[in-house]
Amino acid sequence: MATEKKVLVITGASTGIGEAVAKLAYKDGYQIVLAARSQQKIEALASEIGNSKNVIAVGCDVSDWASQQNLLKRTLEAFGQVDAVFVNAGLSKGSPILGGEDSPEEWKEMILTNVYGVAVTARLFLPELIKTKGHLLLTSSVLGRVTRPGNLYSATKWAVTGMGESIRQLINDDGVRVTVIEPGRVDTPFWKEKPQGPLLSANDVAQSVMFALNQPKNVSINEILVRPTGQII
Ligand code: NJP
Repeated sequence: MATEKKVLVITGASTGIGEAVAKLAYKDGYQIVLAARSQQKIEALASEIGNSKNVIAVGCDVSDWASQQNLLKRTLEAFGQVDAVFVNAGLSKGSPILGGEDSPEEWKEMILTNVYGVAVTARLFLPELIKTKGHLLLTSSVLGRVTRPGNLYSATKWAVTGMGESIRQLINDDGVRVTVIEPGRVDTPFWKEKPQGPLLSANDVAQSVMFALNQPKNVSINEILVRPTGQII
């Protein structure tokens, strides 16, 4: 069942940047698939922003292959096509590479979510995006362009930036656009304690995502680095 409206899948849709993109994209006429582990939050968000014909919520742990296969299956059952995927699920956990507590399990969760999870989403959804000449958008970070001493989160985001460019080259002839979004500090639940200094809102970043998404088909914005005014690194 192919649909007239465009279909956008968002991972990490339960809060923060993903939630903000869902709200803006719905207003722009997209049908939305909300994916995150917190089923209740995404169900509440789905009913807040639309109706069940246009927005569905699919519980998904991106670090799990079968869970992402189910996300693809549910998307196609509901809407029959995928026009854009915002690969946004991510977190920062664990100690720096030297110092702090030994936290190998937290490192594993971060790497499996931020790196493996992104690769799995791309692998499963790219065949659908090739069919629609669609758009893949990936949330990296300013720390996927610069780095900080001993910061493993930064290394995972360099991996995302690298994957974005690598995928762009891979599917260059297929008409699929690829955009890497690199936010500075954003005021979202990502932070256990609100950081000092200037912050973007989730909506500020969502506006950048929509800017890339709403370009004409012949315009491929490949990278957007957006800091709050006054953030130095
Ligand atoms: O943070 P938050 P942001 N499987 O915590 C989901 C990057 N970034 O919006 O699963 C599936 O509100 C989680 O949902 P749940 C950051 O690295 C941020 O700021 O229910 N989903 C939630 O929806 C990340 O890539 C800043 O817990 C999983 C979402 O991910 C992206 O921006 C700066 C999951 C996280 O939302 C969005 O983060 C920067 C899993 N295994 C980059 N694990 C910043 N906030 O300052 C987590 O440079 N999620």
